Amino acid sequence: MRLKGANILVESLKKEKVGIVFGYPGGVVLPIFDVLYDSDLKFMLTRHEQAAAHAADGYARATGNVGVCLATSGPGATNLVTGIATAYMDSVPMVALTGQVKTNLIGSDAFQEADITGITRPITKHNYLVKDINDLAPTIKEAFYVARTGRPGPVLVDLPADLMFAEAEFNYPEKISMRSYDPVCAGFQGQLKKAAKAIHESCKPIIYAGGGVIISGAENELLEFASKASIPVTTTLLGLGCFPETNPLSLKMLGMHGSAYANHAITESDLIIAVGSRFDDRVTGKLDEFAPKAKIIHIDIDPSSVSKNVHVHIPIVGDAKEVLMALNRIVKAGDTSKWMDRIAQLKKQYPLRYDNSGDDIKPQYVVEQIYEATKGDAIITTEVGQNQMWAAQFYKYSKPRSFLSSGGLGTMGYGFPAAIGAQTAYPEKTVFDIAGDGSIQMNIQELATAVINKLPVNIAILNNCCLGMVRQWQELFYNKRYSHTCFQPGCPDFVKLAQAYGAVGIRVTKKADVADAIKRAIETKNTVVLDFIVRNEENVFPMVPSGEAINRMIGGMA
Ligand SMILES: Cc1ncc(C[n+]2csc(CCOP(=O)(O)OP(=O)(O)O)c2C)c(N)n1
Repeated sequence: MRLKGANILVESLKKEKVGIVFGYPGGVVLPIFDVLYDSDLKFMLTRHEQAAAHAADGYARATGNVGVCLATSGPGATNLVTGIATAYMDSVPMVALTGQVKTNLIGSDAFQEADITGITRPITKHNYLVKDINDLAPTIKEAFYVARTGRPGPVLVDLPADLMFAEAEFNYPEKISMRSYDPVCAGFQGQLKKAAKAIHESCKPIIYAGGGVIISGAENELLEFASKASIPVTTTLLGLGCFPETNPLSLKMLGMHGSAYANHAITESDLIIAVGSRFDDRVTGKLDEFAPKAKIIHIDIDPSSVSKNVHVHIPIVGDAKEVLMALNRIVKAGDTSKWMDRIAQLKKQYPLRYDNSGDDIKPQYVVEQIYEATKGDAIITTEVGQNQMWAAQFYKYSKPRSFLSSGGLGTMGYGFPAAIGAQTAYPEKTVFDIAGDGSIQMNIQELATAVINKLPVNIAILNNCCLGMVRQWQELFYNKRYSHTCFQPGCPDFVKLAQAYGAVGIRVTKKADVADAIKRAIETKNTVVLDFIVRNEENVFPMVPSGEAINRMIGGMA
């Protein structure tokens, strides 16, 4: 069947079973939009391309499928950049489609021309500029394959305008073969045996689980492994949900704002079993004092991340699920009762807590109340800053894909569009974006997208009228010199703003009203903005100062 480029693109997306494309139109992509006009492929128009990329990302993280976004050339494409970089840092499968000027104009500084493949080379897993119409369908096939296999990531396909009019025979390839790209899934037997031996010899083992567990769908295997060998589990921010935080073996999150007991436990451990986690600096703190007594087993699908930041004693390159399945077959039931006693002691000595004595609303309390109201069954997205850390600390995650947050890049403005993506995938689920008043203003225009598409997303703004996390650093390390971090005056009336977009706005100023407001928001089948006026000098504790060893924390009421 001979088809025009724009039709080939849309048919290819259907072959990939794409559920929805998030995007924004423009001149060079008009032929695609014209095809979409009659197509049953779902398209969601956002108000900013950055939000389209984050929505695709949220959709991908919530479902495990590839998220797709589409933008025009030049400024449309460059507006995707933050969203692409966010997905890249967090290994999110995404295909970003961009329009490009006609092939004969490329390189001529034509109107709305940007070298988007050049710009995104360091922040994509791979990218393509399609120059021949016959390459279009195979390129889309390859793009999806690369995005979703191995360590997932964003792939960009740049589509010159003339190709969208050109015709070719449409044969969607069944299979692809790519030289020099063949992700390894099963770990080497020899390494697995070494790992099992190290586990049997260890007295103080700890599992340090990351987003890779969720990506590979290995949560059951992880639970089996930890339970069988009686090993406590701490997770990264992106790993939240990969191991039930209600399980006695859970140590919750570690790192800069992790639980103090997790940070002490990993420092005392003699064996770290890292699964799908990459020893990010927010986790390790001062590298040469990180877990000084521990041997390290590192299970990761990406060979280039093994021994990148720390020296690994037993590397196992492979898919987390397959490797854990193999380990479960050879690891013997362990007795770590002494070690668990020590951990129980640490948990008692350093619980995660905050002072909730006053009448004012504590942000941590809001997060706890969201947990109570949703019983851990919601999809939580976050912005970046204190809101993100409180959302990580005070909600108990027990299911994978229930916590979506920009961990690697730390992108303010991520949470709300990501919530739109997640809610689109699961219209019946309760979705909360836990936000700061600064971050929400970075993509607040998406209230229009949420309202028009009847998405009952709840935004819980922990409104401290400042850029809280930065203010916290200024308080602790810059002698309270609050340079450009306070939004007073200048904080908008979020309730009126919500109403202006047709959403529901609820302001909450009293602790006694928090639970009711959350309940009302959940019951409302419209987009709801909850403006919680919280104590503005509240800090996130514990905190490992930047560059310090992770067992040397400040705050935390130990
Ligand atoms: C796009 C972007 N710009 C700047 C920063 C740096 N930054 C990190 S946290 C933060 C403050 C966030 O303030 P707010 O959204 O109000 O959240 P809070 O910390 O008060 O919960 C800033 C400015 C960032 N992470 N992302």
